[in-house]
Amino acid sequence: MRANLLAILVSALSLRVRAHGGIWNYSIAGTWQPGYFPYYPAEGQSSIQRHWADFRPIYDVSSPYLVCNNPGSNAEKYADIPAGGEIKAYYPGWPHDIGAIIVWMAYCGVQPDACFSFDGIGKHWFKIRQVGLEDGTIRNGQWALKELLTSNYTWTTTIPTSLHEGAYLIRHEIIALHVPYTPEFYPECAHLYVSGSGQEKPSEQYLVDITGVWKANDPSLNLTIYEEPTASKTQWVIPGPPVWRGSVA
Ligand SMILES: [Cu+2]
Repeated sequence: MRANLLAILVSALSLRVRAHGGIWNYSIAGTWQPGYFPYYPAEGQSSIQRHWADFRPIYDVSSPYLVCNNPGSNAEKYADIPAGGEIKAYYPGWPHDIGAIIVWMAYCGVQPDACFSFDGIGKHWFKIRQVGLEDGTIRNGQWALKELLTSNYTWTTTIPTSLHEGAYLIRHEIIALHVPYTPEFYPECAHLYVSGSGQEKPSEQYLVDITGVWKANDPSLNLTIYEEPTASKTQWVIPGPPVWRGSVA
């Protein structure tokens, strides 16, 4: 009896540890780019993705780890992408189906290696894509995360065509909402060099500091999807600034 109970506890615990995830790889303008794999030693890994310790979410909305995960230390490389190019992020085995996906960028500088000396702290970040509740109710509707699960764990984003050339961090953020009153943030960052003839940069109204953009008491974050009146609502407001798309479609 006791052994059985122990076995159940152990398997429940390991399920919980495994029931998270993140980006393992990218495809950038058609070129495969391995991510940093958190469960392998750092030595020998060379990635465009900033280092992260494990699959667990970030809970503290004021934590510096919210920017590029824990520890979010530097990547070894960067990937070239033209403005208007596509970046695909792969989340193999991603488990959760209630929540949003927001893709952000931050300008590091004009030199291709500028992101290597940029910690991502400060009012530098702008959204380039966001998807929350697309259709139906908060409890049962079509969320970005359901779309991720039915798209071979792939999330595709286009770099705005008119974006100014330079080095940028790209930050993919999942906000999972399946645990009552406990939003889970899953951020990962990668280094890009965007080329092209674009001349635009997002203006002030689009720029935020990641360690301050989310409020723990925001009704879009501090909620339970399982109870009324929230469960049957068909609107979920995506928090934060508007998405910057540039002037060229
Ligand atoms: Cu999880």
